[in-house]
Amino acid sequence: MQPAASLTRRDLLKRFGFGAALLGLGRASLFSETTSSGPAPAAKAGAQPFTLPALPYAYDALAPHIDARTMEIHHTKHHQAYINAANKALESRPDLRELTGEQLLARLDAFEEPLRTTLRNQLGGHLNHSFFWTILAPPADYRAGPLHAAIAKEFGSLDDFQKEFGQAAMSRFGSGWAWLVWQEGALKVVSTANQDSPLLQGAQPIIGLDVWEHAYYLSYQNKRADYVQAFWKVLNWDAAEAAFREVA
Ligand code: MN3
Repeated sequence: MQPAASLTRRDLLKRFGFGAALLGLGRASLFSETTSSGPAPAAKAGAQPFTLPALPYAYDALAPHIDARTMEIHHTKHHQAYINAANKALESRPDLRELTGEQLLARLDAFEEPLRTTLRNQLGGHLNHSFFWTILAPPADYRAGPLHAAIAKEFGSLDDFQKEFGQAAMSRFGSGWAWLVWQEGALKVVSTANQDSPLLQGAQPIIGLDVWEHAYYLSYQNKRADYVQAFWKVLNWDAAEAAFREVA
């Protein structure tokens, strides 16, 4: 066994199977001595009962691109509501209590209705939002890494990628998400309806954008395109690079 000081974050994640995060150990305390740079790995749904993850920045940190009131309502009301509903649906299922959110979604098809649909929507909402908060950050300078190189290779250029992602965000009718995912060994732009998680298609999220109206209505009203443009200003590329490193 390697001494702890030489373990990489990937080693730790493998060894603990994300368990350390589930136990509530701060990422900083676990990873601070083992990684020289980069953000924490993408947030996970974690163990039951599910709890609201703290934002890694203040509610007003993304303004004016995403306003503080929207962030606060989105986090404390919308995300919390998905968590409450998922926990309530699982209250009467002690046989499933040891499963993480990811494990539950992975075996969704095995569940009877209405549990299956409830978990698809509510647990999906919890996972999607837990990821979303980590992929946002106050505007900053980022160093392009392997993800940027892979995007250029797959889409032609960063600009071409952003156009394709924007089209996915704009063409999702009603409520849903636009994603850059890693699926079957390749980067793909997809969108999902409602709170469907990309995990349901065996795809790992690298970048995700919530295009439900509750994510942008206070500042942008019906102008989703302006919100999508603003997203690029508060996208945490370091977190996206980290999510890519974990799966690619
Ligand atoms: Mn939302």
